[in-house]
Amino acid sequence: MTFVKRLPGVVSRLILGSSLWFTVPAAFAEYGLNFQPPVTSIGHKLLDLHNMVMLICAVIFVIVFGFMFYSIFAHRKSRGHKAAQFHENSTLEVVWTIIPFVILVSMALPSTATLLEMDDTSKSDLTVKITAYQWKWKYDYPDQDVGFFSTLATPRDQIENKATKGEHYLLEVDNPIVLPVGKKVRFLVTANDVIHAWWVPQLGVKKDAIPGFINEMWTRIDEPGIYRGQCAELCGKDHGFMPIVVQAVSAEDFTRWVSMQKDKAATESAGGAKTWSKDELVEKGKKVFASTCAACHGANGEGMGPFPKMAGSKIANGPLADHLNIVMNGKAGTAMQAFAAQLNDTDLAAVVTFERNGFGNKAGDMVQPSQVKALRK
Ligand SMILES: [Cu+2]
Repeated sequence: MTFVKRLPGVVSRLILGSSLWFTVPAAFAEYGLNFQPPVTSIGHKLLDLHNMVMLICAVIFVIVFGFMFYSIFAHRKSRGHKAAQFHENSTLEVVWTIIPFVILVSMALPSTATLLEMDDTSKSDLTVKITAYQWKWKYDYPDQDVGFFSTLATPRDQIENKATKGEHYLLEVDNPIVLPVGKKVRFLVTANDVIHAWWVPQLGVKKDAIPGFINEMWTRIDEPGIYRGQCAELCGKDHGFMPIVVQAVSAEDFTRWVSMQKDKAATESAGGAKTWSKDELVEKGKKVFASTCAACHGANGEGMGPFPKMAGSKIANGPLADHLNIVMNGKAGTAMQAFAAQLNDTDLAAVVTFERNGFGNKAGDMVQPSQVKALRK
């Protein structure tokens, strides 16, 4: 296994095109042919298994094709070669059954051991519930009483090619999931709407998030750092726009982060109790619209496909109660989601106020967080 460890990429490079490798090394260094370096014990085991199987495949490839091409060349008809006959040769048949059997068992044993280890979520130090939404993630820490949404942070300008793309284009979020290093973290994975999958390559974890099911997996991160991943199950229009960012920190920093999250939640609930001015609501609502509504209704509320545009919208200029109802409870039979569970009272009040007063709409009224709270069942 130690020999195999020192082989990252070598076998892949041989197979994926050695000529390219030698002609443009700089380009390959930039793109990276090999996998991202793992930072968990499972991640290391998965990479070792991959390298071992690749090595076995490469050796078989060389032997079988070497034998075949030699035979084609050396025993060709023009040389007058007569084909040898070895039908019902028991020794040969036993040998070519036993060799593949031994190879398969030698791959199955370490694979099964790793699979069993991956499946063992017992004795965890921390539990995080991951819920997938179209198109964002929600992270809940039930023991710490912390929960938040994590949405794409790449500006729409970069997505629409109006600005230069940043270093972490489509791999950046507003609120990363924060995990302590050296602790066994158990994940409970589920989804709110369709099937998604939570995948962070460097942690060696990937699991489907299925509505109505709770899947389990675990990780123990060795080094502090930022690890990026993506949704790995085609889940609709913005499947490529729901990245994952894991921030691994020391145990002390994690405790500090938890108390910061609690302070933040306290400030937010205080915001829900106060009376806001219209300008404050519009300003906040603009941000909520950009992070939550713009993916479907357009960055400038121009609408997209079945999603109506905001300017002159019947809903945004009609009765306030209907507007609140569609934003909070969604519209059955359409892709308009219910946002009551996804946004807090303040964000809902702000975004509805913004939609009624922005985009040239002239409804002119506003909603206070307390009114939203009263509508919650
Ligand atoms: Cu998804």
